[in-house]
Amino acid sequence: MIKKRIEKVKTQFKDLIGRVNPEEDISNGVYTRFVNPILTPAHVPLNWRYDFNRQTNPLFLERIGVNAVFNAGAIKLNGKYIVVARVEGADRKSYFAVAESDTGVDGFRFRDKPITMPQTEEQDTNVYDMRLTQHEDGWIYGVFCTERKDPNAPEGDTSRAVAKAGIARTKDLIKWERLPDLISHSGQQRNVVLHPEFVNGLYALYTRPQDGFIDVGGGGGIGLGYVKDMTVPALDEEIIINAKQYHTIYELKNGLGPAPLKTPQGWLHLAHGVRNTAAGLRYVLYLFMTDLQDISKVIHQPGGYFMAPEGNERVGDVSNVLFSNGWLADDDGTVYIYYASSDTRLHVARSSLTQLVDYVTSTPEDDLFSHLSVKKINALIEHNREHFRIN
Ligand code: M1P
Repeated sequence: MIKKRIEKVKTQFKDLIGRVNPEEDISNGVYTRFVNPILTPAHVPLNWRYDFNRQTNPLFLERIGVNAVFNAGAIKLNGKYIVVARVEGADRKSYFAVAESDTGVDGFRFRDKPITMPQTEEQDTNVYDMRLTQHEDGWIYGVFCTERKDPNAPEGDTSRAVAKAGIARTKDLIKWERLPDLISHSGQQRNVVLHPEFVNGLYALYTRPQDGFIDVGGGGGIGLGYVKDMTVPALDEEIIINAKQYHTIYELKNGLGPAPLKTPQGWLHLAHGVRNTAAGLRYVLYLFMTDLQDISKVIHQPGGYFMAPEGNERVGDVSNVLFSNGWLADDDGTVYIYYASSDTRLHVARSSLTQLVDYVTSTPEDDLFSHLSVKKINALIEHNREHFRIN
């Protein structure tokens, strides 16, 4: 009986990770979604969850549960499509684990063990949302959120936390060197991302200053600051380059996703925007482009979202959320966007640099008023007069 169950669990696991992931039929032309999530708790190796020793686990019960696999950094290394996923245990603790695939859209398998992240003097209570940057200095940096209990929380408040940017670097995604946490003078930090190139000999970091742990508060927006040395990562100042704005998809807060992709037209950025609704926060993804020479200057920003939760993506631990901290561009210009839905599972969408640049440079901006949205639609209808017929 137990033996049969063990075999069944193994077969189900093998079928799942060997499953081909067909693309979805319908696309808006900007990107294509795929039918299945690429990583879920069920993809986590069985030997991370079960004790296979019949003496110590005679009933073959799962010993260490996994709650979610989501928000992953991404990189292409030695021909493999690699994600560093946020794996959240049943105990609410997140950790990082590397999974790789030959296709970028299916067959993702976790490596033998999760990442053992070295600790600073102040141990991390929780770590998540790693952004990977292959920097021109030769290192691969992982910048992530490290969360610790707020030492100033009033007695009895067991939920108040402080978020900072943790930094680690590696050459192979196996051995990690932990660097000090980012020092900034603008409150808490999440969604910190390292720019892949030096700017005037300095490391450039995109930030997201916030007053509280959830609320960005009075400030807000995607910031930019510089440090001389990543082993002494202190920002003198941060300037906001992409602010939150009234009655937009990023009216409550926003944050950068992965490191930007370089194109001849400018740096392509993927970010998330958050607004409040009667049903809670809604997270969607949007794109913008910054100038190649002056990376603080936004030169294009389409109005509205690029991707929003659809169908099953809408439901999960934190429903109505799309979040992405990983994408990569292949040599042929194909772009794989690794995005998570509702803080629960990880998906992929496929696009290309050509499509994304066209989307970013030719989609109308948000004019911020309904009557101006109507004006834009009427202009498109007029423009189409000679070209559009449905028989
Ligand atoms: O729950 C949605 C997201 O909330 C946070 O993102 P932000 O700081 O931009 O609000 C993060 O905890 C992220 O991991 C999570 O997906």
